[in-house]
Amino acid sequence: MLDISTLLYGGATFVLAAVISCYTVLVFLSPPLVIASDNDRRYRCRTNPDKPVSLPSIHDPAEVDLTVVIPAYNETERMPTMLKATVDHLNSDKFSPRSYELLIVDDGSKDGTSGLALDFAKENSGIEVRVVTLEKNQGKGGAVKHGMLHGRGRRLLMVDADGASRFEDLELLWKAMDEFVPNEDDSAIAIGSRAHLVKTEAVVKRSVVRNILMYGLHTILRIVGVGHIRDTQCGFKLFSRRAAQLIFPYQHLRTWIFDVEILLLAKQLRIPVAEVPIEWHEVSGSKLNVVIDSLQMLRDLLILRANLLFGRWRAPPPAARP
Ligand SMILES: Nc1nc2c(ncn2[C@@H]2O[C@H](COP(=O)(O)OP(=O)(O)O)[C@@H](O)[C@H]2O)c(=O)[nH]1
Ligand SMILES: *[C@@H]1O[C@H](CO)[C@@H](O)[C@H](O)[C@H]1NC(C)=O
Ligand SMILES: [Mg+2]
Repeated sequence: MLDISTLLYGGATFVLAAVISCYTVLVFLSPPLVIASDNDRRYRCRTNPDKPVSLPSIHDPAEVDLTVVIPAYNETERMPTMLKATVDHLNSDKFSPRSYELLIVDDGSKDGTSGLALDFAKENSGIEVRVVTLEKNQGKGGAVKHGMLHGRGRRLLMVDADGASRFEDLELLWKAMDEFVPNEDDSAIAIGSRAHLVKTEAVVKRSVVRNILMYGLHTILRIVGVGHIRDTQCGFKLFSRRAAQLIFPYQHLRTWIFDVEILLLAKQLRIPVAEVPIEWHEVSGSKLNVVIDSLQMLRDLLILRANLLFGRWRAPPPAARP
């Protein structure tokens, strides 16, 4: 006969079994923390174009004021213009007397992106350009993480290779960070935001599908826990060295939605994030595949949320570190 305790017992067993199955599926689906191969942890540059040498670590002391991390996948078409605008600004009075390096992370391109980057390095002998060529394509998140873990900057900027953001706006992020980081060892993040452009031409001109997906994404992001950030996806973000040390070693996602994981880790570690309105124009030739990449983003957001729920993906607090 069915009595209340049998029901309770049955219910509890069912819930437990469900949780255990979810957890198992999650472990199975979750990407592991990638340890870069020895080959990937090398770079080439103007003075050393043939035989790659070892990259430094984010845990080493800073050697320049800024590292510009440029993830690049099949970017021979779009990158030259972007590189020109970048060094124009970095060599101008608006940026000097700060020092900098460019760290171009070729994400396993098939079109000679590394060669183009090295030619650029040779033509611009006054600039420190390092080129890392990943053996296998990892996705934007993997390329950005790799660059961040091997830069020498006191601050590190990630910027898309397509030149969609106006590079001069780095100064806006820099100023916002100065307000956060009076002490050089503090952690802080300043991210470009396109939220103020939502009602303007730049966004209206984007395809209807992309805009619908954008609104859908915002709703999901609120559920995932980054509702406090108005534009999570902007490819223009500045990190203090301390923030990069605390966050990037613990980034799991290598796909498009990695920005959300970065911002959630920042939230967990109580690292302040400034949102700074910047200029943006859509550059054609995006390699984002609307259907496939949206489904992949949704999958990764679920994986991210579940890993946070189970407490699997966390960054240890600064105090608990060696
Ligand atoms: N599509 C794609 N872009 C990558 C990858 N790895 C790095 N990236 C870089 O990520 C940045 C953003 O790419 P883009 O195609 O402009 O995307 P969108 O601006 O979001 O439409 C560019 O600098 C790409 O070169 C990858 O595996 N696929
Ligand atoms: C990158 O270039 C290769 C070779 O041209 C091509 O096969 C591949 O589809 C390209 N990938 C993307 C995402 O454009
Ligand atoms: Mg783009």
